[in-house]
Amino acid sequence: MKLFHSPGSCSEGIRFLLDDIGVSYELETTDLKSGDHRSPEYLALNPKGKVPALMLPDGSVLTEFPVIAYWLAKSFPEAKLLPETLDEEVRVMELTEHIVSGLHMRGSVFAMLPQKFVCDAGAQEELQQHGKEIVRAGFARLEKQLGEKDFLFREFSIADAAAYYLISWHERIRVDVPEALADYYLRLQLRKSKNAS
Ligand SMILES: N[C@@H](CCC(=O)N[C@@H](CS)C(=O)NCC(=O)O)C(=O)O
Repeated sequence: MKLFHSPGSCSEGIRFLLDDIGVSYELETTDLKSGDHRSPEYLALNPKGKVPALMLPDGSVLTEFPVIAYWLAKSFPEAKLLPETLDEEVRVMELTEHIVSGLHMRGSVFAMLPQKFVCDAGAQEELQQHGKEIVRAGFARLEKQLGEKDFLFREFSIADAAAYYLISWHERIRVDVPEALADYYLRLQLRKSKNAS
């Protein structure tokens, strides 16, 4: 497998999962700052021009964080990245999807890159504040879901890998992390660094 990855981006979450599984894979840096994701070579692999993308052993390319994470969880069941029952599994998928499509795409992106969406400086400021509000409310929701547990669900799951990258952006977007979530983030960082390839 080969992971197309940009340091500090959401592909950190997929890297987390691959290292957690302990499977060997190639890491191909597709640096967003240098515009590698817009090169003809990369667009031929992923016409959407985004990371993460995972090249599977058969040479095909899988995109979209929740889908890649789901594929990894199902392909490596021994890693137990999803619960066993369907009813519990869909709850993990529900939260993973919310983190990526809701909090990341409709929150952090607006807070980090308002200029991608509107030209006017006042409108950019408004959009940025709106994005920060979405993330702030999302953090409160994640804290509630966490409760007294070590992870969002009973065991570490793909939702934690999504939460990991989302929380990692808190300084960039200047949104405070509630205390329990900050402790949880430290736990995730520790787990990630233990398994890092
Ligand atoms: N819906 C996609 C979102 C991926 C995404 O937005 N990736 C960002 C990095 S965190 C990216 O590649 N941005 C480059 C761009 O939009 O030009 C997914 O779930 O993987």
